[in-house]
Amino acid sequence: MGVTFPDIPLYRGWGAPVRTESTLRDLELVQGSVPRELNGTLYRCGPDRQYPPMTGDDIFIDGEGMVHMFRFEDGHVDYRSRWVRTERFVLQEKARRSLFGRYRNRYTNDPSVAGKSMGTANTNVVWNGKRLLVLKEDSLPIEVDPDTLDTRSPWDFDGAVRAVSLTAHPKQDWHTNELLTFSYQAKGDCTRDFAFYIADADGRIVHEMWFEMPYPGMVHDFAVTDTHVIVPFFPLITDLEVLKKGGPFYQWHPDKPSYYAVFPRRGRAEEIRWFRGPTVSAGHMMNAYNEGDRLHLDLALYQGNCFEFFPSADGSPYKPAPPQLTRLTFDLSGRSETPEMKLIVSTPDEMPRIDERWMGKPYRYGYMICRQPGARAGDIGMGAIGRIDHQTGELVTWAPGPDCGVQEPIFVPRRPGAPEGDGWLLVLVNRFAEMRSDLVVLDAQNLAEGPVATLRLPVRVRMTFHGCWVPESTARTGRYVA
Ligand code: V55
Ligand code: FE
Repeated sequence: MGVTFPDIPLYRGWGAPVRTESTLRDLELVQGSVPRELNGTLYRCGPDRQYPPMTGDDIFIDGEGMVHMFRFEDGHVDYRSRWVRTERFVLQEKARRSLFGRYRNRYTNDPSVAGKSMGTANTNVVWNGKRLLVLKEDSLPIEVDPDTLDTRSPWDFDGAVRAVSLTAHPKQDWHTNELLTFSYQAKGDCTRDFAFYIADADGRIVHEMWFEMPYPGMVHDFAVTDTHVIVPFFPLITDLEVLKKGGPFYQWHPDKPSYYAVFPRRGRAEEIRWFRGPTVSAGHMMNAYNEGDRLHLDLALYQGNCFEFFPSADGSPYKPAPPQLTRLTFDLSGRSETPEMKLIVSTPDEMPRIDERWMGKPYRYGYMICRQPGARAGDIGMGAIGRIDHQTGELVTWAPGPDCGVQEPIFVPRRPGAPEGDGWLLVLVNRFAEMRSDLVVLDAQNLAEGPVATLRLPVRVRMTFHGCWVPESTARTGRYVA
């Protein structure tokens, strides 16, 4: 009855579960110097399997959430990682084995955990209402202590959120300090209910709107403009009969279109404008903004299914399609129900981010992971960090070199009021050959010159999806200052 992980590609080499928690005061500085203006904490989150999966197989978006924090203080950087003590984690810890089966399929769970939360808290970390929240789109946020990462409890916004889950991609507005968030399949698996919420700077729900989705699909991310909300629907769809047979949570439907709902930030369901487009998909949005009566949405778009492990419903084979930064333009004047589609750069890219102070506004710069010729694929497939300049179309990249990967870049402004893009990118570098990580600080305006500081971790940060920067003043006051 020992713990033996299956020999699957996901767990080989860099992907081997780490399963330990680290506490390290003062990371080693091996290059450059840490800018004194960097005062605050970088939080990130990703899956790290607690016990071997019940099914003998695994997919990279499953597994118990491990939160990582890097606290910058007067040129010093302290590192800490902690698993989130979700209901699932605690039950499994006691049983000394996995009790939850296939990704989100409750019909494959051990009978002893019927009715328990399946949430893994493995996707993102955000700050709102003086709370640090760890997120997974299948369940409610989990509040953790911002200094120790000790788990507090699930957060339902003081009982105001009646949806069963909230997205891992809410938008925290640095200007209003509101959190714009949503739930899909909001009344349970396979329901078509969608709920949109706005929480104020103190974490009080001040707006709520419900509507029905075109199909019970996955809605991983959305976008907001200063005035509007845009929600994309791609045909990765849940089928209750398939779940009951122990099948995958989503199936790809190559015969179904994409849909887009556009509505005012504080709108009612009757105000939704519906658009319809080709069969495409995307995990992540870069930004959106209004220009006259048009709305632009920039996203890492796949001309097909973005998840190889969610099979086609009709049995057709998976067709690889690289994610490419694309602009969808929606005409809000009523002249067209179909978005215009324009490629921004052909270089494959994922995990798009921005200077958050420009969220929802006409903006110039975007940051992402992208492909670099000769770079070895990392966990999410791309070995370089890129900055796209929407004004000139120029893509500037930096790559840590052979046998390395990079994780999603997080932008930190130099100071409140600094111009767009004036600041740093914080990036975790996977040193595959050494089986450990570095945290690098890049000057966002001089990416190609390489890091201004490299902090050496003696351990591996296996994989993180997303995270955020919380300035020291924000941790103290509860508010971002744009
Ligand atoms: C995604 C990630 C998830 C998930 C569903 O990137 C979709 C898309 C990290 O978990 O559960
Ligand atoms: Fe995501």
